[in-house]
Amino acid sequence: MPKALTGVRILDFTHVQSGPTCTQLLAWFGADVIKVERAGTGDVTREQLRDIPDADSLYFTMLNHNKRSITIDTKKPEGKKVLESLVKTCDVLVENFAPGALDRMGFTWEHIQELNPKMIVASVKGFGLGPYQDCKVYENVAQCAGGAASTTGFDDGPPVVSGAQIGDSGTGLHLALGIVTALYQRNATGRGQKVLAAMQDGVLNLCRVKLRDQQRLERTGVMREYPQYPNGEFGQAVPRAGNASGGGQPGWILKCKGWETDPNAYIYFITQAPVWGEICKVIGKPEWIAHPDFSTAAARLPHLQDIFAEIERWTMTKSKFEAMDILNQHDIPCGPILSMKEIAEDASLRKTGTIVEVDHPVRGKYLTVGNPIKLSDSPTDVTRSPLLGEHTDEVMTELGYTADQIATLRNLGAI
Ligand code: CAO
Repeated sequence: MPKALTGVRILDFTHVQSGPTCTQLLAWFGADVIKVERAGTGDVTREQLRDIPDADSLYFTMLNHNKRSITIDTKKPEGKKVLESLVKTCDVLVENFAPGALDRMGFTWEHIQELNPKMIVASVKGFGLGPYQDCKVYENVAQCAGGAASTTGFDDGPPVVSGAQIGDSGTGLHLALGIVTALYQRNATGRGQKVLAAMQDGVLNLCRVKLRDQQRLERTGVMREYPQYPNGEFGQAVPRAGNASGGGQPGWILKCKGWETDPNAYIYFITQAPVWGEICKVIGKPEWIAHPDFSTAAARLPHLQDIFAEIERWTMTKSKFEAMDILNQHDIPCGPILSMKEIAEDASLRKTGTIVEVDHPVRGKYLTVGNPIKLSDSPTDVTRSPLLGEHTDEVMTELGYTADQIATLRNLGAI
């Protein structure tokens, strides 16, 4: 059965994490993704954080499934010619080099347009146009510049970066949406276009609620759902809110049975207003249902710390999974703090294809995160990442090169 993007050819000129995560998604939706790598070395992540000598790292394998790999030295004139052939036959060029690198290689927007006016050129950069447009950027730089770090952590500690790769994988996701949107518009116009996803912008997009709060703070000087209220102080900018919920229903992380020895024996508990009565009954505080200090959401705000302390007295008597079972019987929103070990072993995530076991000829079996987006008419089959240059001959042949020409280019070091 054809997939959603069957027939779309992607010239994948990406490396590290942000670009590869985008092209991996497109491959999972059925696009033919041809990863162009530097002859000899390939994507730098192939050898970063290696756990098995001489095997492609998990960093690489987990970001490059379902792709083909061709090695080209795009700085050699003969290599440039091969890249030009690819530009002529692909629909999208995706890249996340440092600003200006593609131009320096000779592949300006104008040149690409001459070769293929239908080509969509999609780029991840650290910053959009402005004072930092020429800067190289990695994940945590983007988290800091996009407002995530200043709003994450506790009030009495430094800014904190998140384990979620919102700068890299988050921006790759934004770029993928830009690419399919541009492909859709091309159906009407017949023309390609440039697609830019800047990492700072992508992070800020995910921190939208914090810009909301900045304006609330400036208007009212206080935000009652933040842990700084009522006893702490608010400054000029949105403070770090600890584990407070980012929305209108207050929440916090609470200890569960075993927290003394298990660093993840915690549950996220939301005191959602419509189930306040149920919460009071479950934790053994039925008198709070009608008490004037607790009966309404507004009345509860100055007492949130006391409320969570009381709920925690109850959660500490249950394991996080027992608490989850009981609370869900009462429709109380909550979530266990799952460790990566628990996630890796989760049978339901395996069943849905969100965690997948993949076999690799050099490293053997490993786990990966499958496609988190499920299409009913375009199911994802996760296949292993390519070895370096594994498909060079195959792709060159498709481009019309003969075996002799391929051998000559290989002798020249162009492929
Ligand atoms: N053949 C020959 N040369 C090649 C090549 C090939 N197949 N592929 C890449 N190169 C060259 C590039 O042309 C570039 O050369 P110049 O510097 O001479 O122009 C060079 O390799 C290095 O590219 P780079 O500057 O992008 O790589 P870097 O390791 O120095 O920087 C990074 C890495 C990620 C900081 C930078 O690429 C960047 O800022 N990218 C945009 C933002 C981004 O995506 N960041 C997220 C990375 S994931 O954490």
